Amino acid sequence: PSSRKGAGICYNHHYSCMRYSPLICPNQKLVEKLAILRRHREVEGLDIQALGYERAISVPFPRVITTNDFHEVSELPHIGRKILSKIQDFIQHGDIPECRTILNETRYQSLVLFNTVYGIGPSTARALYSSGLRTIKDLERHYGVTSRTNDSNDNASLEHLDRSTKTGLPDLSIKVGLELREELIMRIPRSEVEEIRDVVMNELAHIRSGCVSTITGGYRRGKIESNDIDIVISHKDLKPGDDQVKGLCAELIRCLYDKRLLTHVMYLSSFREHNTLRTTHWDSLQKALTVFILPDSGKGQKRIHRRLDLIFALPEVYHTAIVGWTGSTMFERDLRLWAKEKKGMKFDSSGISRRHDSKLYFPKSEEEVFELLDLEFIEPALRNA
Ligand code: TTP
Ligand code: MN
Ligand code: MN
Ligand code: MN
Repeated sequence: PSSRKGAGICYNHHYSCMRYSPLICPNQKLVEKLAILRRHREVEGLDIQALGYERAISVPFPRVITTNDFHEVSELPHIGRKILSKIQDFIQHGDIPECRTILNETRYQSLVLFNTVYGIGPSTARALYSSGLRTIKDLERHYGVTSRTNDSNDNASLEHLDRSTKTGLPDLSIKVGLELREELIMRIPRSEVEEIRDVVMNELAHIRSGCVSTITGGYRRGKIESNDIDIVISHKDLKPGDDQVKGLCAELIRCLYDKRLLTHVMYLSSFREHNTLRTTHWDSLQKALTVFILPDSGKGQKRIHRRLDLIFALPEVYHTAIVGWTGSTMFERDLRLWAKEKKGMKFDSSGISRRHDSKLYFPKSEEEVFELLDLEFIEPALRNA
C-alpha cells in the first residue's frame, strides 16, 4: 500500500472496484438491450466482444441518458465507438435493431435455451446445435433422459439414442442437469437461501463446533432472488497452517448426502498436496458444487432442488474468500486486474500476495482486504458491477 493517488471512488473510474454499482441503475432498459448483444457474443464464443459489452454495461451513468448526454457518455471508460452507436440507436428509436434480429434467430434461441441446462456451456451448446438439436426435448432424447412431464410416446426416446457419438462430449453431469433443469432454473428467494444455510450449518455444528459461515454471491449483494446459494465456511479458532478444515468438507458432504439433503455433487475440488514452493497461492480453499433439497416441511409445500456451492476456507483466508465469492464477476475481475496492474499484488479468492516476493497477507476482516489492495471499502450492495 503506497500512494493513494487515484484511489477514490468515482462513477466513471476505469476499474469497477472503484465505482459504486447498485443493483438497479437509471438506464436499466438500455442495459437489458446491451445484455442481449453481450449474450449473443457469448453464446457464439466471441469472448472478447462479449467482455466488451459486459464492461460497457457495468459502467454506471448517474441519470437516464438522453441525446444531450452523448458527449459525456462517449468519454466514459469502456464505451467505444461501436457501443456508442448502439446507445445512439436506443435513444433515438427506443430499441437496438440488432437486438430484434438476434431474438428472432432460431440459433440464438436454441443456444440460450441449451445454456439453461446445468453443465452445458456455450461451446457444448454450439456443438449440440451443429448436430441438429434445437429443443429441450431433442436434448432429452440425445442424452437418454425421460421427461417427467411426458406425453406417453415411449418409442420416440429411442430414436436418437446414438448420442455422444455425435458430439463426442461427456454427458454424465449434463444428464443430471437436464433431469433437474425445470427446478434449477427457478430463482431462490432470500428466505430459502437463509433456511438452507441454517440447515447446512446446523449439520456442520454436529461434526465440529465453532465453524463460521457467510452467505456470499448475489444474495449478499442484495438480490431478491438468486440462481444458487454460495456459502463460505471456515473455523473461528484454527491456527494458520492447521489443515483440519480439509476433513470438514468431505465429512459434511457425506453427512448431508446420508440425510438426503444433498442429492448430487457436481464437482469437488481437493486441496493439492504439494504446496511447498508457495510461489503462487497455495491451496487454501476447497469447493463443492452440489445440488441440495430441503426436507419436506410437512405442510404440503413442494421442495425444489437448488444449486449449492460450499467453499471451505482455511481461517487465514476466510475474509479474502468472502470478498472473492461475493462478486459480482465483473467486480472480481477488476479487483484482480487492479491488484496486478496497479499494486503489484496478486488477488484471488484463495489469497492475497505481493508479486515480487510472494509475501502472503492474511487480512482479518473484509475492510482489511480492501485496505491491503489500497482500495476504499465498498459495501456488498454496491458491488453489482
Ligand atoms: P455465482 O454464484 O456464479 O453468481 P452470483 O452469486 O453473483 O449470482 P447468482 O448465483 O444469483 O446467479 O458466483 C458467485 C461469486 O463467486 C462470483 O462473484 C465469482 C465467484 N466464483 C469464483 O470465485 N469461482 C467460481 O468458480 C465461480 C462459479 C464463482
Ligand atoms: Mn448497471
Ligand atoms: Mn450465486
Ligand atoms: Mn455459485
